[in-house]
Amino acid sequence: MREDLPDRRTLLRTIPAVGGLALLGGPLTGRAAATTTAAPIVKPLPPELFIAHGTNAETRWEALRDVGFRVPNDRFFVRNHTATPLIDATTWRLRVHGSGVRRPQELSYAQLRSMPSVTLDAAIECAGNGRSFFGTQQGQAASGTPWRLGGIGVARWRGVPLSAVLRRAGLSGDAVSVMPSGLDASFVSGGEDLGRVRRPLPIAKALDDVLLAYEMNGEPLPPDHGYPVRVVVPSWIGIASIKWVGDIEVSAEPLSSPWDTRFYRLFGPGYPEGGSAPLTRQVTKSAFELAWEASVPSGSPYTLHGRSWSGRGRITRVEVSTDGGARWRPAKLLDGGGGPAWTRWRAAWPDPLPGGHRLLARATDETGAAQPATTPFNDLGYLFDAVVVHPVTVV
Ligand SMILES: Nc1nc2c(c(=O)[nH]1)N[C@H]1C(S)=C(S)[C@@H](COP(=O)(O)O)O[C@H]1N2
Ligand SMILES: [Mo]
Repeated sequence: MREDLPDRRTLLRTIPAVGGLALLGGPLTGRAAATTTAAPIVKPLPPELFIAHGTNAETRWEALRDVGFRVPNDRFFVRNHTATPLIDATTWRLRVHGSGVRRPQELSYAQLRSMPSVTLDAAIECAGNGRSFFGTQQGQAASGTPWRLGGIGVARWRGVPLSAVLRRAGLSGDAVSVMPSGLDASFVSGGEDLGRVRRPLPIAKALDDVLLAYEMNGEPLPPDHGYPVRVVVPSWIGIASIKWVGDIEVSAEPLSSPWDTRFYRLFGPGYPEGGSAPLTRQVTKSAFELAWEASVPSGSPYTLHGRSWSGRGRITRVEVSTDGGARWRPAKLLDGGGGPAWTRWRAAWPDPLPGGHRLLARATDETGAAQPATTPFNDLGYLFDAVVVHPVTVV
């Protein structure tokens, strides 16, 4: 019986008592003790919804065909550097400290939830979304998780504006840098311990539209998506949206971490020695709500569905080609452009003839930037924005 099951929060409190789970580190001031499970991702990953990539899971685009504007929590992609920690919200604290605040805070979950909240529909998208196409479409593979286009999801986030928490901490006029850190295990790369997953935000972005979110699509954040609280940084690459946040350093000096010096910059031919500036906004992309190598029925007109998005603003136009790019037809936009989320669209395919076809979708955002035919290579395969050639077979 449903009522007999403990609710999620009770479960999280109970889990640390279960044998076989390792405690990560000892008690830490201002931090909740976190435990981790053997699997890097807690939620089920049925193969019809996800493509598994080690500690990460990519949403299948055909699994978005019959869902609405937002991606249900059970099919939202997961990107974990290590493993999902299980955190007890009753002992969790958010420490806000550093040279940029006059009143350091240690907020409980109840205190955060009692502050005025806002909701926002926003995408979270990995900077490496689309990376595999550097190899399969442009002949030069980049290193990293070979995402197709399923490293993105849109949810309705509820939480407290980061600006409100910073003001409560007595933000000083000379604060320049705000660095949230996660409570997941330290990230070890090539034998080197790089510490907790963390990345600084410039003060202007931190005070603009960033949320400390505790709800995703009307439910408490699921463990894999940052329970009890995560950062949501609209329009920026996913790494900015730190999950399981436990600590926010606010500094009058610029802060840095490996996630804005070694990773999440453009490196390689054509880029400076230390890489480009740290990446911020996402680029423009489009995807069909179809399986890769999907079968499409012949004999009658077919309606193609898809979504387009951009970190630079609303989508103003989408065009679709069913013949590899020779002819383009306008798609009908269904969500008024999408803002920091995405816009859904549909386009008619009047005459699908039996055989193999290459479908293309090309979006233009409000800055006037249209998706290019190719994306210049970078070693770590970030920000792929070229038009993706989607193979289907009409049967
Ligand atoms: N603490 C922590 N925060 C994190 C990560 C992580 O591994 N640890 N991964 C980041 C990356 S690279 C991305 S793309 C998003 C993914 O969010 P999701 O797993 O909820 O989809 O979380 C970001 N926040
Ligand atoms: Mo990411």
